[in-house]
Amino acid sequence: MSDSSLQPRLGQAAAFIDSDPQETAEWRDALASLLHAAGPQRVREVMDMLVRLARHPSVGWHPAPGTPYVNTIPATGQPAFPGDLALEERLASVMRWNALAMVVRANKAYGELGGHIASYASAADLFEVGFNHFFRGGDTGDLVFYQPHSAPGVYARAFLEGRLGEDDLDHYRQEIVARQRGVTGLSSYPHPWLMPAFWQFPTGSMGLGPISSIYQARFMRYLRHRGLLDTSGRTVWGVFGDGEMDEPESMSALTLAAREKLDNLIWVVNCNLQRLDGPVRGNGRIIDELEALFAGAGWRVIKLVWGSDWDDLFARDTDDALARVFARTVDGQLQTFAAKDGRYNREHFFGQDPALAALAQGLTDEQIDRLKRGGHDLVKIYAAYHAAAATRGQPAVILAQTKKGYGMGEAGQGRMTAHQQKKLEREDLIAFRNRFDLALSDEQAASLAFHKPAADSPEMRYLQARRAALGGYLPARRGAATPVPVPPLARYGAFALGADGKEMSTTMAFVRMLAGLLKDSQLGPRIVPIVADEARTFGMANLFKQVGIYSFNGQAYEPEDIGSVLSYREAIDGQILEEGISEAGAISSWTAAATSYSVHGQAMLPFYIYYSMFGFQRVGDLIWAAADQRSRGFLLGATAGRTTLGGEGLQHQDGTSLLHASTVPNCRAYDPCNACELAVILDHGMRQMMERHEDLFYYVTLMNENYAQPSLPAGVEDDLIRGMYRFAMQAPANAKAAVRLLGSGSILREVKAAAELLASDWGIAAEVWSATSFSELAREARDVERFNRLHPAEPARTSHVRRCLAGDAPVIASTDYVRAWPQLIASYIDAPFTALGTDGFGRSDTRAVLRRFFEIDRHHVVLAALTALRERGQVDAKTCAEAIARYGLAPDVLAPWLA
Ligand SMILES: Cc1ncc(C[n+]2csc(CCOP(=O)(O)OP(=O)(O)O)c2C)c(N)n1
Repeated sequence: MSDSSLQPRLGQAAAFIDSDPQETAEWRDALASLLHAAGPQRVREVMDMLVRLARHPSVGWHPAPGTPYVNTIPATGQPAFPGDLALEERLASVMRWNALAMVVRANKAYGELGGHIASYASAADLFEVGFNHFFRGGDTGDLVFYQPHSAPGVYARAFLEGRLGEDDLDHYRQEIVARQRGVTGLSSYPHPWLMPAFWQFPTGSMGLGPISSIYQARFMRYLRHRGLLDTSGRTVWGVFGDGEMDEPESMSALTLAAREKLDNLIWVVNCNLQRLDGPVRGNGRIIDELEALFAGAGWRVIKLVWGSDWDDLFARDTDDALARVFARTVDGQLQTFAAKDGRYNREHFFGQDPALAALAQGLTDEQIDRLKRGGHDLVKIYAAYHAAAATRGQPAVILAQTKKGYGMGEAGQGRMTAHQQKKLEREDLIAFRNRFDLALSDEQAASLAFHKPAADSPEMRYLQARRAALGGYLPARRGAATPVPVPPLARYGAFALGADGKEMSTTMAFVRMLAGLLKDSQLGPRIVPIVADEARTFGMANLFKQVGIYSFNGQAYEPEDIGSVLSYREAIDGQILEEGISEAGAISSWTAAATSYSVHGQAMLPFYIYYSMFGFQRVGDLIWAAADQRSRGFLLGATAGRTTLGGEGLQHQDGTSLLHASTVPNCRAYDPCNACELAVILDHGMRQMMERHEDLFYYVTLMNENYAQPSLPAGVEDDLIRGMYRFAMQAPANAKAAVRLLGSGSILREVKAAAELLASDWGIAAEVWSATSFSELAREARDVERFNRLHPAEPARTSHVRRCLAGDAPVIASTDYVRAWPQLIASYIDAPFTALGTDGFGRSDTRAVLRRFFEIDRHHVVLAALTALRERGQVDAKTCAEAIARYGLAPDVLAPWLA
């Protein structure tokens, strides 16, 4: 039988119960002769027909998902390997060595630096076939996501390519001293923030690379379908770990990729069967499991299980012995086989079955030891990649079986502890040198000398020629894109700037401004509105009709509301990305758009508007990765504020996002109360990102509370952007004392009301400040404080917050967020500071009741102000008690953060 006819037999032996063997044999023979006479295409046709019949409910046939534990591409279907196999193998060996040497050298010098050898050792060939034959470089090249702890291998290649020097390699994981010494420090994992000309996509947090790669592929389609950029030549490649597939993010968008037919997406899952602690599926088989998952989701699955030297074994295995043995061999056992030598494998693998033992008879122990798994065979890898790249109409995944720590011998191959191995002894190094036949002396190997063949050696000429043919080096990140002019604010935000008491919420104001911006001929097309099934919540339904919802295949149905002006309109050139209930998906889309200026040289401006509680708290790690890759765009935390979102309760009311946002170095976070403030912030942010190319993004809260909106006071723009401006003043005649009240978001209105009460009820003057951003105030104050500390001889500088709050009149801040948010400024001012906030779990009630409960309302602000004055002897205890009584405050209820 030929190879292709042989494959269907494999893997079926184990669980097969046959009630009529003779009849079964007739069917099997019929199929075999059809295959022989008419070829595989005819077999597929007949099988399709039989499957249709067998799926009838009366038959109840439910085939187990999955195919035998063999390569999807049969030996007979392999394309010829187009490269120079010997040269590529030599190059791969050099990469392996330099990657290993880099990690071991760093850890010899400083044992605390860490690093990984075993992952790249398993992935080296998978990477190399990509680099030599598939990954296209250049501005319109491919997007490649690299397994993070394989970064040493990527550096090792850049070293051979001449993009990194020995000095750079010697500063692996030493980024700070490297800079001081004028060399490139190599970051532990792919980090565009740290190596902005090198890495494009951060993958260090498992699972984020996989989901991001899907949304990058999808965003390329979006750009093309909207007629903005021809991305049709670009493919997204992702090399990920089999352990990494356990992350929910890795799996969560598989169906999206298949549904949208993303044939510009190829994943390579490095199935070395191990993760950090041990086997990925010790008692099962991860490749089988992933095959069923991906195939079920609609991906083309290409299994790359065995290397070329198995071909002959399969061809000679007329008795299906391999199938029988694979069917009962689990990954934990396969790992043990990987760790053991040829002799052990002869006895324990081939020795399990007499027919199998016979197959191994012609092989020496050494040959058995060297039997390759598919992911270590360049020819087989090429065949799998070739098939993946030729796949049309669906994404493809290659499940490549490898050995963790491949070639590390006793020191690591297949060992439980392989992942952490970063120190190798002299004998291990020499054994590795021998194993990969490297042109290094014993001393060079033992001293971990880097190895770079001469520039005119066949290896190096080959390597350079391959990259030149594929369009240039990878990875490479570019930072520039043509600026996009931002229209004057008055053109789309005049209604907000001059609101003059008109009632609206800041969410409504935002949507109106967004609709205006979308009409701008230059910026409008670059805007990417993103929602996760909450557009109606935020009053954005009007945009459905105006700009349409992106759909890769248009709208194949008549929408129920077709006659309505707000009709649900899906279109291939639709502008809104409606991600359904997937915040992880929506933020990944946002990141794809927010990095388009760099990835595609086409600046886009995403506005992702979402329920604020499901942002930083839910997908904070994806936001952190977006920050790492220098995203530019707006995140809008809508229905923000623990008490402003009245009835939604504990899981929805957000009191912490602003605090989270303040911890992201390049995130600018604002909590505007008024539509006019929001307008100024949007204008400022857009100019920074779209016109001036600043690598930062904005988090802005939006509220759903309607109130009378003031017009923008004259000349406050700069202070508003700095984080606070003087909003109002209540100064009764003969004021007894004075306080400063700070408010942000909708609570500014409570603060303003408190100032009026302080004046009218207690004869106290109060200055009211709109604190648009405590984190911006703190950021600048931190800079100033540091400057003053490090420059004692220079005139001391004064921060904006200190200048605004000079003097010692008490300061009281009240917000809809936890106290830690306003407290960000506490140490930068001299005056006594009291923070009120919404610490504790949210709960449902009316806004007024909630604000009273959390003790952030006007009456609690008044009491806090009186108390601060009492501590200075300007107000007595009796007055405070009077205030408690007058406002009906409850001194003995449980604190909100305990309730
Ligand atoms: C979110 C997250 N959790 C945990 C880790 C720590 N970590 C780094 S690599 C690794 C194991 C990876 O195993 P696998 O994906 O199978 O890759 P391999 O190294 O075996 O090729 C773990 C747990 C991480 N980087 N990110």
